[in-house]
Amino acid sequence: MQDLEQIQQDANALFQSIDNLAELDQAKARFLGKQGVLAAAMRTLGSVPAEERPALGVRINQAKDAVEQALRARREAIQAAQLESQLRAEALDVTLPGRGLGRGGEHPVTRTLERIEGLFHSLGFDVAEGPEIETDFYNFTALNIPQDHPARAMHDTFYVDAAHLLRTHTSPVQIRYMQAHEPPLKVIAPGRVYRCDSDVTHTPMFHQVEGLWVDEQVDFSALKGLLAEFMQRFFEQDDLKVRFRPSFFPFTEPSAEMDIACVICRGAGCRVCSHTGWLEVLGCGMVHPEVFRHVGVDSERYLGFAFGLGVERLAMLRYGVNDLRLFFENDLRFLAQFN
Ligand code: 2NL
Repeated sequence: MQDLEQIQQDANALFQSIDNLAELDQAKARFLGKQGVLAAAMRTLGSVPAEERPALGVRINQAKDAVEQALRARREAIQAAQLESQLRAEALDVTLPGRGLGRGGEHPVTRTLERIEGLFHSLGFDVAEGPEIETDFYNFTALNIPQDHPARAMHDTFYVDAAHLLRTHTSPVQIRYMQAHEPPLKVIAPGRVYRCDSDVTHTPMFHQVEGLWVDEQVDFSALKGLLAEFMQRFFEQDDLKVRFRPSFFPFTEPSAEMDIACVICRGAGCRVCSHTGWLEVLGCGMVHPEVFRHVGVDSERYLGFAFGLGVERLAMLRYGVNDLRLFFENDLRFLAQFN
């Protein structure tokens, strides 16, 4: 009886001296395990006189319950202490000021694209979009680009399979638009285009805006006025000079290239304009009758004016960026300047 009292006290003292669960398990084995102190006490029952046996058995079981109870209490205390210290370590000071949201912004090419869209929209143009994966018909044939034209070659165009390619311009959007709408129509087609081209001044993906104006009476002077107005608004220069030079595209006849007075040096000559005072900014022309024939527009009744411009080029000129690749590297030190 004395021994059992001592065992309970020893167990209690040992448990109290322990502050982690692993050691507590070892201590538990020492008292409650198969080789433990209480199991040994049970084994002594056989050598005790029969009349004392029941009382001693009851007493041993009481001691066992008491040790288990002490163990449970200590385990809960250790767990509570661990939780408490974890909570203290992870405490948040909700009164500290925030770190700031680090707001992002639109990519300069996106901003330029939206600026171009907004300006043409205010000049009466609808904005249309279409698929980036196209068929040979929409990307080439409908645009009067001959079967043997170099642009169709594998090394200029990304082919998806025998029947599909990544559009090399957004003209297919306008072809689809003419199939779906009767003239008169004014539409621009902004978006990503792809060419097998990659060097300092060319990226395999870039952005283009094409425009189309079909009516019974549109002529080159209307086009010239429209594009001059657009460039003046885009560069915020009311007196911006423009000029048109003859050019060639399979889908327009006649065709022209439009220059604007250099927006960096205002025509005086600088590195950006190669000391010519002029910057080439877009290609344009009167829609070729063969294009109208492919989409079922009566070329006896209607005339069309079309143009195409590169968005990255206009973004570089507007923001004074001298390296096209900066737009595609996604270096935040560059991009953050446009926020
Ligand atoms: C350039 C030249 C141009 C067009 C695109 C066009 C579209 C249709 C019919 C006729 Cl549906 N033409 N687009 C016309 C002339 C020039 O782009 O140098 N772009 C960067």
